[in-house]
Amino acid sequence: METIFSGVQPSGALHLGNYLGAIKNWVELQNQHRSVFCVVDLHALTVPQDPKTFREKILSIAKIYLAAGIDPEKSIIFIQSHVKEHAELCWILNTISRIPELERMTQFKEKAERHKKDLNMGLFDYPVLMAADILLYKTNAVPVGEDQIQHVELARTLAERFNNYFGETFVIPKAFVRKEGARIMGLDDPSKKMSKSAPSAANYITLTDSPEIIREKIKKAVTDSGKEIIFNPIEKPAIANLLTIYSLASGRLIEDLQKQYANAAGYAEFKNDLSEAVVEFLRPLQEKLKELDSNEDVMLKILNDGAQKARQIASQTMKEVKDKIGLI
Ligand code: AQP
Repeated sequence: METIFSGVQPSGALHLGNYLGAIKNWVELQNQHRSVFCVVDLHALTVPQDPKTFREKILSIAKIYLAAGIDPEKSIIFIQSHVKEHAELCWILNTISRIPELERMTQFKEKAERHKKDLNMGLFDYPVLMAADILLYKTNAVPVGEDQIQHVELARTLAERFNNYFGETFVIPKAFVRKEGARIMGLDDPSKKMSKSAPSAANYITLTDSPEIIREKIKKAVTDSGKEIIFNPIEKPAIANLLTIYSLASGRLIEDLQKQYANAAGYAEFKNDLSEAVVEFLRPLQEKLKELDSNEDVMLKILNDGAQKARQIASQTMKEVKDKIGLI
């Protein structure tokens, strides 16, 4: 059975992009794979976090995994910082990573621009820690959104390099990216991806937004010039993005939606229907989240058990790595 590994960083409230690009696919994949899903809290520390709210943010991601349908009987669910081998392997991989290959990372360049004043080493090293996350579990495939492909490529490069230097150790992982939903764009700016840390909340729909907020955000979502509701990501990127969200939320084909709104006088009806589709799509997940709110102990136990299982695999890999490089 092949292994999949993926994670989300608790850097803010999860949005539709995180769900459609990543988590929704994990739920399906867990049935045919040995699955390891992590809340990557150490990654989130690469941008400033308030210690008073960080714990809640970390737990909220784990809750979303469970509410979305990740099954702890089938998948290992845990918090990254509970398995020290992630940081340990990151250090070893740092010693075979090259500065120019990290300087090329798009996410680093974008975030470095946003965090000019507090640019820290962690932000630069983020992809190496992510490589450690992936390689520790001898992962075959990493289900992610499009923005993470470059980081998975680096994990491949480091795995190959390590194997070349020290002998066959790591499985060479590949990114698993579904075409639909791999890059949901910001509602306020369809030229940039929807992002938790976007400066404005108008950029995203979070998985916990109320129906009123969802309606309001979609009403305000930017549109393109003209009135046609057609899927053309180059000429009509905003409408193409809204059509993608509509299609994934409703389970209907984009062609059907285009036909339905072919004679629409403007965007109002389309936006209303889209809002209702998103509200209904998120309803079951939001209901499950409420149930989990009153069950924190159960969730902590799941995370504890998950960390134990993860540690067994990770410590075995670290032992192998240490032997290979000659550490005592
Ligand atoms: N807009 C998106 N469309 C599709 N997939 C997306 N993902 C992120 N944004 C989109 C996927 O969600 C998973 C978890 O992402 P992450 O939390 O590890 O960090 P990220 O990729 O940096 O996501 P954000 O939302 O932009 O967070 P911030 O703003 O904190 O950096 C990944 O599989 C990602 O591909």
